[in-house]
Amino acid sequence: MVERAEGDLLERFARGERTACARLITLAEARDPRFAALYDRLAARTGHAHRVGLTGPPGAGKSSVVDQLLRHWREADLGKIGVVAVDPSSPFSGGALLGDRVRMSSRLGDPQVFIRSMASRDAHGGLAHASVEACDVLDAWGAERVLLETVGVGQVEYEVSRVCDTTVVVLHPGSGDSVQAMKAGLLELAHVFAINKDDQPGGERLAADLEEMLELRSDLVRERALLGWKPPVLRVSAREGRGIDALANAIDAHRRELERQGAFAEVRRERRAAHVRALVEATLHARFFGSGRGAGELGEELERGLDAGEGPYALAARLCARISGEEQQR
Ligand SMILES: Nc1nc2c(ncn2[C@@H]2O[C@H](COP(=O)(O)OP(=O)(O)OP(=O)(O)O)[C@@H](O)[C@H]2O)c(=O)[nH]1
Ligand SMILES: [Mg+2]
Repeated sequence: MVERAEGDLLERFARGERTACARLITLAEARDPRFAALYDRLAARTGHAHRVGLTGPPGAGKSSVVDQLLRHWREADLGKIGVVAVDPSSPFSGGALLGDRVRMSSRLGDPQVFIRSMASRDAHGGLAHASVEACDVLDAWGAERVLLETVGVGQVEYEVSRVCDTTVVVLHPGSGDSVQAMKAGLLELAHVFAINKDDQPGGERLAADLEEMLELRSDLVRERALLGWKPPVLRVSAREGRGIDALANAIDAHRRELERQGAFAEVRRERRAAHVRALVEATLHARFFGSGRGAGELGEELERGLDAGEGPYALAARLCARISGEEQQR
């Protein structure tokens, strides 16, 4: 059920009001219980936007590249654009929120652009639900493109590639060590490499290294092998606005390739299925195990089993049997 106030909010949102958009994202971020019903109403209107993830080590220039892409696409008048910048909230980049705002400032007054910085990731280091739902809100708002900026350190690149259609990995000549650390994951997941700060020395070398790695480890490129997509390695300078056209073109070309192969729609269905599965899991977990020791409908039973030294598999099987037994009685 959607209450009156929420109904008004949806109406304003349907008219494209940016304040309504901001409000919805705030509700998502606060995990407000009213958001669920609102989200379901919006969900039918999502699926149109091209979702582009930009990830890479801290300070590589992701926000600066996003700003340049915004400029490029808005000058070409290619429709609304949404940006969700997930704040790293990590020790090495304090004050990123302000930084993101400033670096994307060239589009702040543009009614066709909506930029939102969001706090952090969830407790497990993954992308918070709210940032993905914020992308959905912007999609429903009518954005042609939704850009998701995240600092990539480990599993985050994987998640970005799961929730986005096209993953751009932004590196800079000084990030050689990070490239080594993230190598396997990067090669597997990136659809486009942007080597930023090419106004500084080292860009050519990094590009050559990456090309070589891509050549050597083509076995890693599972998804792309299916697609036959060879990730371009592009050298750009966000500071000088150089190479941005080629980057924007590569991103758009990847979308066209997804559409040509019928993957655009398929990915959306699978993404929604994954979302529902995650919601079911979270709901069941909360119901049966709550959030503390002994909590939830099965929490005590679990504790008793542990006290009795019951084997984990046997105990799990017994708890599952209890759940399905209950379901049968209904
Ligand atoms: N020389 C040079 N500096 C750049 C370029 N692009 C960005 N920078 C600088 O690099 C620093 C980081 O840029 P950001 O765009 O904030 O990088 P980021 O990857 O978004 O950073 P985090 O979100 O904090 O991880 C800033 O001082 C920018 O001015 C570039 O093309 N050339
Ligand atoms: Mg940034």
